[in-house]
Amino acid sequence: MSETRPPLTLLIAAPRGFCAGVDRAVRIVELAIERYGAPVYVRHEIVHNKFVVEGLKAKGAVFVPELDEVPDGVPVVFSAHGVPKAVPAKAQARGLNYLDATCPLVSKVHRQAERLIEQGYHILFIGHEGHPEVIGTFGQVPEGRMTLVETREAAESIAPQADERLAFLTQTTLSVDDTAEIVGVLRRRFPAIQAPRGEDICYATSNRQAAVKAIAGRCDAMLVIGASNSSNSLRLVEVAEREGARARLVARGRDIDFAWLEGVRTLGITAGASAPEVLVREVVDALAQHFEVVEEPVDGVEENMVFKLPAGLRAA
Ligand code: 2E6
Ligand code: F3S
Repeated sequence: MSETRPPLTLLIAAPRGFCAGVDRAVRIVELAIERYGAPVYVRHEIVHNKFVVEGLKAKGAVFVPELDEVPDGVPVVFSAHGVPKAVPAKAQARGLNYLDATCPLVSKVHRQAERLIEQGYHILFIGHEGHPEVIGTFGQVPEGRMTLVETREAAESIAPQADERLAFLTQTTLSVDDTAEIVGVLRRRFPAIQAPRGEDICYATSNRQAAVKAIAGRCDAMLVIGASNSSNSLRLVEVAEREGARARLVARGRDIDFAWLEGVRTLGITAGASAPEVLVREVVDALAQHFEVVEEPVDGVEENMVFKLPAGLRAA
């Protein structure tokens, strides 16, 4: 079979895969199991990746969609995407031992939202409806004080009350380019609008999008390793497509559609912030079964962000 394998050049984006917030969240679950013993309950997928979730289940984690399904007396971890204020409040009222794995960059947006409300602003929140991070951030403020803006069209048509002071915040995993357009519309329509202190789109999201842009022009196609409910991974597919490469999301090696790769000579590969490097190697190995693969080195910015663990787990 080796003589008949067609050549395939691989450009593997850098940086890619796990970010500091995901690394921390997974570690919190592992350390909680070490510290308290199994089972440790986790509300929602700790990060949006089945492989990661299954790995933690095998170590003793139990994943549930809501706090109501956590029995009394067992520890519970809140996912990296953040939770509405009502969730820790309910856990506290029940006397549950809870650990918050919310990414510190999501928590930063939560605190900004709270502060803006205290200062009397109405917040326009740029994000995707139904995403757990959006639900969590809306749950930081009283009902009616924040309005979701999903698209440029929505930004054009939104009609706030005339006397309202406006501010905007964003989800951490949005398309950098789409968000800049939406913000452009908001600034044009509402020149006095208060912007976030820093960029709400996180470093990992913007670095991974830039890394895709850097290679997409040289690729016939691009595989993005990630889950279909992973916002940051879906954005990477969009970025690649906009740069002119056909792009697909794959959960892991066995999901590659080889018919779709017919005629491809240069393939880009990247991984969303919740996809571990082992899945990148799995995809490369699966490709090597069908192609004579040559990996070309790709340079990218170095990431050295590390987030502290919650105080209770640090000694562990
Ligand atoms: C928390 C916040 C942001 O769907 P999304 O991209 O938000 O989530 P994951 O779990 O795929 O990525 C990590 C993450 C966690 N991003
Ligand atoms: Fe946090 Fe960004 Fe990762 S918000 S969990 S660093 S994708």
